[in-house]
Amino acid sequence: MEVRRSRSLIMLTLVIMVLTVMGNFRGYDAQLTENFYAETCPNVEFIVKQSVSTKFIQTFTTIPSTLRLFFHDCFVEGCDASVMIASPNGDAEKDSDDNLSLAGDGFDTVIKAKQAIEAQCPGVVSCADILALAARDVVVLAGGPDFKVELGRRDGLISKASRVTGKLPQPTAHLDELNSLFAKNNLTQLDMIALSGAHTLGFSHCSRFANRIYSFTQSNPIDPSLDSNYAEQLKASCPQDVDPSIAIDMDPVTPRAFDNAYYQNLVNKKGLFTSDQVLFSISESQSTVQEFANSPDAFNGAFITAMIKLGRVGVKTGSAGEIRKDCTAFNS
Ligand code: HEM
Ligand SMILES: *[C@@H]1O[C@H](CO)[C@@H](O)[C@H](O)[C@H]1NC(C)=O
Ligand SMILES: CC(=O)N[C@H]1CO[C@H](CO)[C@@H](O)[C@@H]1O
Repeated sequence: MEVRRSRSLIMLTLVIMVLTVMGNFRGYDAQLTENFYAETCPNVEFIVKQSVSTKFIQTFTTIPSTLRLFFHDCFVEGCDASVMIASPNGDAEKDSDDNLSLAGDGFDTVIKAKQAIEAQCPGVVSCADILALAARDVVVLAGGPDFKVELGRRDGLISKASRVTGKLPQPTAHLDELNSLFAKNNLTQLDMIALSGAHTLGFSHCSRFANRIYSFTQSNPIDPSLDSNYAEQLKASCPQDVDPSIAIDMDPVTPRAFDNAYYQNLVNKKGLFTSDQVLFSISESQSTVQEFANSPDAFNGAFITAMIKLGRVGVKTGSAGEIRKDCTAFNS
């Protein structure tokens, strides 16, 4: 009886060990590493940083457009540069309605950096990794925190506008919707709040929040969660029925600095989108917003953690996907 018991215990232990080892191998295979190109392209970080800085000197838009491009890439089909693909038929991922406002400068940043990389280490560095590095570099250029980027992503083989639907958050989204969309990408509410801090930079077209200043409800055209002076300013910048190409700063206080002003704005009822303001108006997330508003260090730390997790979403590694030669086209 005793012997049989201990035998089956040994068997069970062995089975668990084998499963653990198999699991580790799989995990190892799929894991990104910070020094992935140490042998094959040791200067990759430097080359990308130089290229991004050059582009930044030409236009500030480099910063917000590149950061947002990384987010959109990761949320649809994973961080695999599928958003970079240009289709002659206009039906690639970037052609979807949700991508309509992705600024061309973000694409150009990656294209330029890829050209610089190809000149020194051809055929080795993925566009997905270049975008991940460039997203970090623009945060630093805007005065945000520096951090190490994990590498080893491969470029995806699918890029379809029809597959974008429902995968990107809408500015009208409420907390539950934001949480469930981010959870699908292995990101927590804390990660979601920290990543939303990216709205400390960049621009939004008036159409994305017009409902909050003109047509909130029949009796209450202005969203009551919006500061009334700020609402008046927004109406002045965005008159009804005019040029749909007008875009305004999302952070009205320090639009060009990567800082925690975004959270202070939320506390002051100056969040531009419903999806921004709900983070403070709903009690479940309010304390995190308050903490980030009080402490740049708390925000920066959470932002770094969340960016690293964002960079792991749906990645292709090993022999999956490909290393694209031209970021805007699949290798043929
Ligand atoms: C939480 C849910 C989010 C929603 C609903 C959302 C929505 C939007 C919308 C509607 C715009 C304005 C686009 C336009 O009209 O041109 C925008 C801009 C932007 N978003 Fe988000 N976003 C979210 C999260 C994020 C995340 C996680 C990041 C990056 C980490 C990010 C980075 C940006 C940046 C940098 C811009 C400015 C783009 C530019 O100036 O070119 N957003 N976002
Ligand atoms: C989320 O994490 C799990 C476990 O590590 C992984 O299998 C899954 O692919 C991840 N999902 C995404 C979208 O990255
Ligand atoms: C930057 C970019 O490629 N934007 C495209 C997004 O999608 C629309 C169509 O839905 C295109 O017209 C834009 O050129």
